[in-house]
Amino acid sequence: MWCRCIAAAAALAMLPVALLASPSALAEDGYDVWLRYRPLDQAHSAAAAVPALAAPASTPAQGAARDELLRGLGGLLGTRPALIEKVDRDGALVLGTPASSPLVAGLELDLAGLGEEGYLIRSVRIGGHAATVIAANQDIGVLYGAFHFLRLAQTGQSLSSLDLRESPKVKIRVLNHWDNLDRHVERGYAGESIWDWHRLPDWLDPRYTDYARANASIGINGTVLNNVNTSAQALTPMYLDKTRALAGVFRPYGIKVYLSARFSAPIEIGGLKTADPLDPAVRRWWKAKADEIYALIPDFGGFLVKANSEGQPGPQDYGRSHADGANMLAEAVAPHGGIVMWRAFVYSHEEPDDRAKQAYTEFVPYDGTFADNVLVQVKNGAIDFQPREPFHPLFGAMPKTPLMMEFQITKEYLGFATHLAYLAPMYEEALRADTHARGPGSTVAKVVDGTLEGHALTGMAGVANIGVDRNWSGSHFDQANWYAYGRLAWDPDAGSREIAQDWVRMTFSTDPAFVAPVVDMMMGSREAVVDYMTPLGLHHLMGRGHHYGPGPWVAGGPRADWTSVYYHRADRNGIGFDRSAGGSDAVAQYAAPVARQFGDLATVPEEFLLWFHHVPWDHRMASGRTLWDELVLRYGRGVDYVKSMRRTWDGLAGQVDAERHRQVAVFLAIQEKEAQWWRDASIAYFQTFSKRPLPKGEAPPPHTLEYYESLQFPFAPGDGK
Ligand code: GCV
Repeated sequence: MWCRCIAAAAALAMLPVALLASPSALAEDGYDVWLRYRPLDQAHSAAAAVPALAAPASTPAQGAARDELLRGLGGLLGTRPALIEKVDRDGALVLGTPASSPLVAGLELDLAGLGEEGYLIRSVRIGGHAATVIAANQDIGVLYGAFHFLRLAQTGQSLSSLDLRESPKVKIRVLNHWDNLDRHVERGYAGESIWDWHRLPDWLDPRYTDYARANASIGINGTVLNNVNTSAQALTPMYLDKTRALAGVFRPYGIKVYLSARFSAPIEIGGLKTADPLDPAVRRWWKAKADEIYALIPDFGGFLVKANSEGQPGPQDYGRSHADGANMLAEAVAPHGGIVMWRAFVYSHEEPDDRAKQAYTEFVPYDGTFADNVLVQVKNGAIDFQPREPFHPLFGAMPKTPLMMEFQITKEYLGFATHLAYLAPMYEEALRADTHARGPGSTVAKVVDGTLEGHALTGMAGVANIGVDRNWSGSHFDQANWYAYGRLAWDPDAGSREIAQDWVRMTFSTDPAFVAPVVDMMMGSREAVVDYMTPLGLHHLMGRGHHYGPGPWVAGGPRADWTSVYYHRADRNGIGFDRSAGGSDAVAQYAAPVARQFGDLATVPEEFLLWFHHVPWDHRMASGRTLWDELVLRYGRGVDYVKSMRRTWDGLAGQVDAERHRQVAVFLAIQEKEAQWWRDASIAYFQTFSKRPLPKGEAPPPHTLEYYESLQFPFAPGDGK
């Protein structure tokens, strides 16, 4: 062992110094996410040359923008720009607000309408010299503009004749970490939580700053640090001091901290006998708690609450409503400018009704009764982040209440971190869905960005896929989902393909021969997961508890709506959940034109067929095939897509660093194996009901159904606990 170390050290000493120092010679492990700033090729770096930078740095936020540009341009161009105070040459980059930069003030730019977070980037002349200005009303806008400028450079776009104006369409753009205080991440597949609570508040891991940089680069402006299934301990003085320390790191990057609040905290850490939201002592307790938090963290964002859902305490425990609970907390944070994000992910233990209907049933009657600083946070679909769900019927149904979107970035139901599934097309599908609430064109995006009903308080939440893995997200391609979520939160009308193009160029390579096939591969990847897991509107068919792998046979246990048989309802006649007027009538929760379309077997889109209807096995599909044949073919189509992704990726070896190429290749191999498993197990199971042969040419599952049912995964990651 000793000899081998000596030999290795000697070999290392002989390497040319330049090779050791050059970042491009080092293996890439994904830590730098899309902010890699690797040297541009000669043509692009000549076009992007920025010889000088005039940037104030008298506040931490200004310093963050200046440092990022120095770091970014230094990496991309090979030399850091000179810091100047006067523009004395062509090509300078000038940034600031009219208050922070006399140069910006002198330009008398039209910054009206950009708001607090918007910015403009424009090619201008200053003192006879060509320059580019990044200007905003506030420092945070300048930082966002700096990241946008770097993105243009990273993606090889022209930096001349610029005239860009940007401001976010959504106000609250938060990550929701489902991180417990013991660092277990519920539904996390990237290692344990990045919050090192034990060493906080003293040890501020540099990773916290890089986390803030990555988020600010995509416009995320808030983070909920702890799981919605939270312990009340998060609100004790010891943990609040740790939260204060994190808030200090994030502040220069425009990121506010929020906490999930356990509704029964007044009992558990406050010594009260009740958490009844109408009890004066309880209200006083929450007000005092809010005052305590704001004394430590003056820009604290507010609370996120999961109440009366999956066993969590809530106002209904005292015969009170969701509005009573939310408004009590809202009153406590209102004097400090805080907000409450109250989740609509509820379904009752006792409630015998279709689970898909329950959130609507519970919330719609309270429309108009929530305080002004409350947002109701609604998942994209009515069940639970399935590979495909129709849009949640609450969107469009609570016009007097701001509804914020909750997307899941972590892939609880889409193959954890090993399956390559680019989720932006799924987010886009939900955002572009037409609720018809105020006639055609009433998209979910318009509900979320407030334009449909004129709400100023708007928001979007993404359940984070971040952990201590070097690459943050558990796989290189899962970084794209974090990235795309941020871009869509900033602009819900942005296109998933364009976002993928930017991400690929920044993360891997700007070579069109690489970008085009990888973007194509990403764009179809989520549909492939739908195909090999839950085609044609099937849903909630995964393994019990951990949600790993197929489990269409899951039955029994504590509650019907935690089983698969509840959702697919397969029998000898057919398959699917009848939510039409003749069934649970969930369709009636949508506006009339949508209800008509979904409720009629003749008009329901095939991708939602089995979500809304129980359909005979021999039902004729648009393809002319029977439902059974179509189902089997869809499963196979999903597997084939994964095979094609493997071929594409293998063909790109040499175009990216070997380290990242290899991990993606191995993960794709895992994905193919598991896609095949989903296909085989599902077909073996459903064939016991359909009793029909497989279509010609389709291989029978290699194992018996009993074999698939016998597989156990007691240590699968991410389980709730
Ligand atoms: C945080 C699903 C997940 C749970 C999660 C819950 C929620 O049920 O499986 O882990 O709990 O959604 O969104 O609250």
